[in-house]
Amino acid sequence: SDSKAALPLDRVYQWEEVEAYMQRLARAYPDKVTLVSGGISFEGRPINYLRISTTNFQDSSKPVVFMQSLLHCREWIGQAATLYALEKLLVDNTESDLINNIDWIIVPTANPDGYVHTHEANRYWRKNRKDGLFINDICMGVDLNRNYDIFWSTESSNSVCSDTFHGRAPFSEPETAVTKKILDEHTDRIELFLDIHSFGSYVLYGYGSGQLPSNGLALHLVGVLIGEAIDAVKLRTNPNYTVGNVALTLYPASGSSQDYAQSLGIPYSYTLELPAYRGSATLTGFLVDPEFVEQAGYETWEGIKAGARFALNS
Ligand code: ING
Ligand code: ZN
Repeated sequence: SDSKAALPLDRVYQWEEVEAYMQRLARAYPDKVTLVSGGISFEGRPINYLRISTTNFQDSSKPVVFMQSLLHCREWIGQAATLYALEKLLVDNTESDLINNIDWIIVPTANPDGYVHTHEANRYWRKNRKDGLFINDICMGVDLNRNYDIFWSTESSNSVCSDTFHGRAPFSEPETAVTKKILDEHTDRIELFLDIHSFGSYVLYGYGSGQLPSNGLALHLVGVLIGEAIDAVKLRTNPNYTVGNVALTLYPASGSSQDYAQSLGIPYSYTLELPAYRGSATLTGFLVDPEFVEQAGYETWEGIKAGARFALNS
């Protein structure tokens, strides 16, 4: 393993540290990794992501796996999944089929302003930091996972004070525009879309209206593959994953990234809700005990590999 790029997953990392890690990876693996600037957040932070390809990403016709984390900034454990995947694909290089036959797009911090805010001010902030009625900690911010242009505003809040405020228009937010651009540009190649959230131990698929996509059965079966792969290695103290349509399993929700990806025709679009690794009452499930960060990454990677291998062979 390449120790100059490695990032030990013995804790959660700050936004600047994750940015520096992505830069290190791009420098250490210039033939595989491209650091891409996807856009600028509301408060002016770059939203950077990594494109990974053993050939030339832009000329390649390999299937693509897309992953993002921290769209909801308080769901810190989700970033363990993306950082662990980067480590396995690049530093440890343990999965030659997945690096050689798949191209990857990995967005570790989809909501950087919110993420910084959860470190500095309000640990339980969910939305972005778009200004609102008042500049205070309540009536501002857009729920980015309600802001995508799919059934927009039908199962979300019109109140800026709500934690599920959908924003003033579909894709009104610079953070969701980043995902839109990536997905629109690479629709035909993306076979697997994963938006990593927490908490609750779910593999969820569309649509948030309760209507099933035309490939609903296949979506369910691949979801089961992903969930079972994680269950096989997960902490015994955590529940098994539940697989299902988001509206039928959890609650109706419009404008999600998963549904936008699905609506474009990306066949396998999921939201993974990682379990609470410490406590599970309202809010405390978002807290992260350092001793579980690597475990969370390891477990989730089993699910990602199962999904990616299915996508590769289908
Ligand atoms: N849960 C997701 C949320 O955005 C979800 C559930 C998944 C909604 C997929 C829509 C689509 O509310 C968390 N914890 O954020
Ligand atoms: Zn979430």
